[in-house]
Amino acid sequence: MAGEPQADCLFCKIVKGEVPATVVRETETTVAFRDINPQAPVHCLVIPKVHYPDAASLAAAEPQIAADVLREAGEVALQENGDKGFRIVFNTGAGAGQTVFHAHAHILGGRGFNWPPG
Ligand code: IU
Repeated sequence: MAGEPQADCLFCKIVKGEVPATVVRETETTVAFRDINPQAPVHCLVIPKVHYPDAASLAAAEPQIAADVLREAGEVALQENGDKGFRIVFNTGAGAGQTVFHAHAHILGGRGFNWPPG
């Protein structure tokens, strides 16, 4: 069923506590943890506890939870990076560099960023 945990999904296992992660915030609907391969001094991921393969499918099916992810992205940035600027990235689809197919927001901060992105 849509949103149900997937046995082979790493981020579902993080939600269940079966795979370790350095959790920085948790709400009823989301978990935020440090990325294991940080691309900036601050690099956290915010994921919904429900399983959808990417941010677009999450937003289409569960707009309130997508909003929760976005709100938590701001809270994580404030907690980890103060009031300095930050970047939120939703890689969506393999062609855009997505490698884990459970919706997630990257929160990046602590350095400058280029535009357009690489
Ligand atoms: P992507 O947008 O799907 O490419 O991002 C997946 C991220 O998940 C990537 O930055 C990984 O370093 C990160 N990650 C993690 O934090 N913990 C893990 O156990 C695994 C991947 I696998």
